[in-house]
Amino acid sequence: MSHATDTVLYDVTDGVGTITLNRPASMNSLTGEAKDALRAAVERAAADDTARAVILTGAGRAFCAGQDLREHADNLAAGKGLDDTVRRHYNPIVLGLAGMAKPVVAAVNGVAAGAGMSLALACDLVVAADTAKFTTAFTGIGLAPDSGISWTLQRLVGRAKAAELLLLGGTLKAQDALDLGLISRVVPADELAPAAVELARRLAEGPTAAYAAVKSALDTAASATLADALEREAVLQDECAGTADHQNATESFLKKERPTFQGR
Ligand code: T3D
Repeated sequence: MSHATDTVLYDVTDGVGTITLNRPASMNSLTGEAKDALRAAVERAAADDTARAVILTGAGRAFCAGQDLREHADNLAAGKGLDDTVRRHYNPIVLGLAGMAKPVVAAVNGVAAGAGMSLALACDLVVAADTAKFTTAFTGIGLAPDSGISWTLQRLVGRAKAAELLLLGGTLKAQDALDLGLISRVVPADELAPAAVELARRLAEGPTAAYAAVKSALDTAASATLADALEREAVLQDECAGTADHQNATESFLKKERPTFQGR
């Protein structure tokens, strides 16, 4: 069970698992403790059969300001450098979100900076408050891009725009991010939470294995030959064809009934 004082909260309601970054006073920036908790929450959501869709969001006015720079400065001063946090934390968290066999919705309630922007882009659908902002931030403090943003960003907006956003920094308003194709939807700030829940509930009531197959097929096709992408589609189609959801939905179609998906 999560407590209000935890740096990351986890809750499941009506088939939707919600992971909430919970360090609002520091804009949900990520300390070692918060990264351990986030990694654990992502692994928990992935393994939790009662959660058929997942929301990642932030408490307070920020989504996530990336690495906690106070702790980071302390680590540098103590001669620890980055303490291998990219491999120990960020990489498994991003692989956990992107590779989760169920849809993950980022509900971006405020600024997403540095690794915070990377985390949003690692999710499958990004819904942002109209007051939210996106900034790559990395080069602003002399760091390389991390948490997958070098991979996701150029696939979303093309290399030229990705290079601009990573080299020059700057801040994108939510509407500009939508216009660029970086995110899926923008809603008024006070409607963000219900909009994200409604979307996630719809996904939670859907064919979970088919959704996992969509993610897997897109991942493969992103860097495969056509022949390899076709083969991956064939494998995934065989898997989905064996699910009860597919069989029931096919029967429902023929009976002209609305299908009910059990997620298996
Ligand atoms: O180990 C490694 O470092 C490797 C991994 C790196 C991954 C990364 O994420 S690198 C990028 C790190 N993030 C940043 O560089 C972003 C830094 N923050 C900002 O640029 C701005 O704060 C924001 C654009 C996010 C928000 O601006 P604004 O004007 O809305 O708020 P603010 O006044 O700047 O910040 C409010 C408070 O949050 C403030 O604290 P205070 O003065 O009220 O006590 C500020 O210090 C704190 N805060 C914001 N970001 C961070 C942070 N505290 C610690 N770490 C932060 N990243």
